Amino acid sequence: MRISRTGYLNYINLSFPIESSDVDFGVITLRPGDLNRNGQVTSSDLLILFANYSGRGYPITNPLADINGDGVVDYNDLQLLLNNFMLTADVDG
Ligand SMILES: [Ca+2]
Ligand SMILES: [Ca+2]
Repeated sequence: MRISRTGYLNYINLSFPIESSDVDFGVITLRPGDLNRNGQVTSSDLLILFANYSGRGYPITNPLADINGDGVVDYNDLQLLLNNFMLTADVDG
């Protein structure tokens, strides 16, 4: 099973037993910050965020840099990215 959202690390669970017709997947949290979609949150994603940082007089060229979707790329987006810095997509199984 793979759950994905653009700009977020994928959640991947390679084995998921289904023992009845009713399946409770619980709460699955996707981690934001994978702006270049390579499955990791690294300095490359940080560079994308800084290149789009609001207040520099340039328009946002990569909308993924606005992680919280409030229309500006600022400290709040940076904080969200840093919360997941150096993490990779979840792979269980
Ligand atoms: Ca990345
Ligand atoms: Ca934002």
